[in-house]
Amino acid sequence: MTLSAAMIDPKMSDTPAGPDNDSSILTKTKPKTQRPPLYKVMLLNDDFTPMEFVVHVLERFFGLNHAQSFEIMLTVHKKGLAVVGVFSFEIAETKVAQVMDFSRRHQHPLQCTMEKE
Ligand code: TYC
Repeated sequence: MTLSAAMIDPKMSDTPAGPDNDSSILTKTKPKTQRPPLYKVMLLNDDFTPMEFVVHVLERFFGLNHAQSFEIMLTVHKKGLAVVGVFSFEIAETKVAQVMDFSRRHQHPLQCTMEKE
């Protein structure tokens, strides 16, 4: 770094004192950290997909244990739908695609959707 005269002796600064460079005024600039939007992944109820299949899907793709999976499956069964996880857009999109593909391959009508939180 090159030392300027003003750095050695501030009185040598060629910037005149004024309202915009009063060193006694500290202006706070808020650091704006941007958080990515989150997406709820939901499972929908239907009359045909076996309960055990839904429990298996929750264990396999959402890392839930058997008890958690059974509880969420029952919530979907009783209420029509439930949020099974909240993720970034890309992860949510992948989960939905995995569940839809797995269900289709097993010929079950289970539906999985995502929605911005
Ligand atoms: N309603 C289904 C049944 O009685 C079970 C079920 C639960 C289906 C959750 C889908 O997302 C679902 N076999």
